Amino acid sequence: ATSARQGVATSPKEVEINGKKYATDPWFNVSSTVLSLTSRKLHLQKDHPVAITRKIIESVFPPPTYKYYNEFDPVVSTYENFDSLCFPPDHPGRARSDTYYINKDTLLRTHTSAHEAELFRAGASGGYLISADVYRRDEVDRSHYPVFHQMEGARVWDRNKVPNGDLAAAIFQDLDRLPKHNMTVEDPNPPFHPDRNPLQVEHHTPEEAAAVAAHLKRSLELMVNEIFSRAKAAAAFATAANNGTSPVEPTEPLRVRWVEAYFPFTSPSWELEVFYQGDWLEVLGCGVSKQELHIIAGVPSQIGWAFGIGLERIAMLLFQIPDIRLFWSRDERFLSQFRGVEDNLARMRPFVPFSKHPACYKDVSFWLKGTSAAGGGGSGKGAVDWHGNDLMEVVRDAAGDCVEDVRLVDEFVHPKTGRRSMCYRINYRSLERTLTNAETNEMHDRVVRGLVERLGVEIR
Ligand code: FA5
Ligand code: MG
Repeated sequence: ATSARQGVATSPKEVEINGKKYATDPWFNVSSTVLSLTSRKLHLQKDHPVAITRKIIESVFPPPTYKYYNEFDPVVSTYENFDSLCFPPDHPGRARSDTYYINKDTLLRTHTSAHEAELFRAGASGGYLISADVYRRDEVDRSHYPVFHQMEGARVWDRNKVPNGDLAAAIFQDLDRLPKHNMTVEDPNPPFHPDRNPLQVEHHTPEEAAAVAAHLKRSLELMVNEIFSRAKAAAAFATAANNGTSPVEPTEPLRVRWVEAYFPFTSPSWELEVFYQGDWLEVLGCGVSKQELHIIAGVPSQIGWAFGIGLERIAMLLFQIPDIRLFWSRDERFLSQFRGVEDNLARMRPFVPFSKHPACYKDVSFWLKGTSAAGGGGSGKGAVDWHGNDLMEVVRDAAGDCVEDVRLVDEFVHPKTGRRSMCYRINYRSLERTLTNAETNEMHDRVVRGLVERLGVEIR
């Protein structure tokens, strides 16, 4: 019953992921669709836009200072993904409605930060970049997919290994060696926030924290400048091609801004936003690493920064890719457009969408199993434990990438029975072909059956 409520069709005793077998338990909630994507590794596929994006970012963090790790397995322990990063026991990210568990102690990583502790423990000096597939149970729309790719970056300094023991001076010296840029940077934040983002007083002086923050911010500004300059240049090619003129390199400097953020494993923390095509876009999260991580890793004399960035989000901007499902396409009309770009970034051009195929909306309305707490069922015992993400999973399993988005359009509680009704609108549209009516009806029937069988709803 538990697995049915979690939106999993069959609960196997064990699953095999990238050649390794794992025993499941009642926490298991990974759909077969998601399991089948664990072997794709788009970030390592030559000339894939995710891989090209990774390469561009790597170019801003060169070896030997930075080492690259691109082959970490997506299966990690709950400890690595959450506890090792100081996530409190009741953090919402741990919920089975948000995270894919193989069993109580094993999951598909939700972020590349899951590998921070082990790299610190391995005595990483200098810095590193990790690129990997990450997994989150989420809604269905053009910018959300249950699997996406992140890149994690970190830089550490060892206070026992800097000249004269002057850590802040050593970090500022490294900052001076970084290139400059001409971006407009807004940074209205005070250096620390007493509650959310305090100075780690027991471990860092204000000068040390300021030095780490300055090095972090300049490094990431340089990265964003590299990416967005390339995006603008590619867009200029497209405009010129349309007008039959030769491309003019954009001269207007980029605008970015730092926004205070919160992560359990950094303090202070920020997000970096970029002004692009009329909007502020969040591109990454980052901060001064919590000293607990270095202490637990057995390297208490280290201090440093870390960031995490979503590769699809960046690739969508770089190549003007309109729908996140396209990244998983094996269609030559998609893949061929990026061929040869990884080894010659000057060949970067915006993606030219193939013809847009018609959409077909279908609604599904149903009563939830049980009643709302108000409507009898005895002291709220029959209360409905409904997670929209369970429905999203059923839809993905039934219709795969033929669903563009799913939205809740209506919801109410029956005043007498206390039963809760929901109506979702599913937009069927393939990126690759026109769906026939029969095909769409068949998929929708599968969705409806899945909702009844796996989530126990009653169709209205
Ligand atoms: C994290 O995952 C943190 N691990 C980032 C971090 C690392 C902070 C190191 C501090 C130090 P967040 O959930 O905000 O944070 O995701 C980071 C980035 O991943 C976002 O800025 C965004 O670029 C991308 N991202 C997040 N969710 C999605 C999604 N559903 N689809 C595509 N990209 C996403
Ligand atoms: Mg975020």
